[in-house]
Amino acid sequence: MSTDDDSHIVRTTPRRLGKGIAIIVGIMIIGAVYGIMNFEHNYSIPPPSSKLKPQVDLKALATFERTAAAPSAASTGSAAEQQKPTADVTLTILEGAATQGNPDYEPKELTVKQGESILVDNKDAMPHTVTNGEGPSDTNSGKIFDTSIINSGESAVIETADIEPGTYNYYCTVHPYMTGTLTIEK
Ligand SMILES: [Cu+2]
Repeated sequence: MSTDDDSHIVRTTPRRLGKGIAIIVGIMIIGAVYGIMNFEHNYSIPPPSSKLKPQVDLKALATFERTAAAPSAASTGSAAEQQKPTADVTLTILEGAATQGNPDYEPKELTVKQGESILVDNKDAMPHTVTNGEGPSDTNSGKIFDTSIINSGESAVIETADIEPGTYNYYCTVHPYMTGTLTIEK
C-alpha cells in the first residue's frame, strides 16, 4: 500500500503540461477575442439578468452604509447643518433682497439686549453684508459691526457684547439700498 501507491500516480511530462497550458490559454484568447469583437453588441444589449429589478433598495443601502460608517456625522446632522452657528436672535436676509425695492432684512428694525448674538442668515441667492453705517461714504462704516460678505445660503454672527447700547443704521456693502436698524438695549 505504501510503496505501491506511487506507481499509480501518473505524473505528467513537461511536454504534456505545456500542451495543457496552451489549451487553457488558447480558450482564454478565443474568449477575449469574442468578447472584444462583440463588445458593442453586449454593451448596447446587456444580458437579461442585468435588467432584473434589484431586490434591495440600493439607495437605501448606500445611505445605511454611509450612516453605519460615520455614525457621528449621522447623529449630528449634515456638515452644513453642523457648521451653521447658533445665536440668540436671527436676522434674515430675504430671498430676492438683492433687487432694489424688494423686502431685504427681516426684521427691518431689530432690537436685542447687549450681549445677545445675532445670526444673520442669508436666504437670498446673492451675497450680502450687514455693515453699520449710512452707506459706503460713511467714514464710520463697518467700524461697529460688519459681517463682511455672506454668500448665498450661508450665515454670520454679530456679537453685541462690545457694542454700546443705542440704535445703529446698517446697510449692505454690495447693495447699499438695502438698509435696516439694529438697536442694542442695556
Ligand atoms: Cu446685499
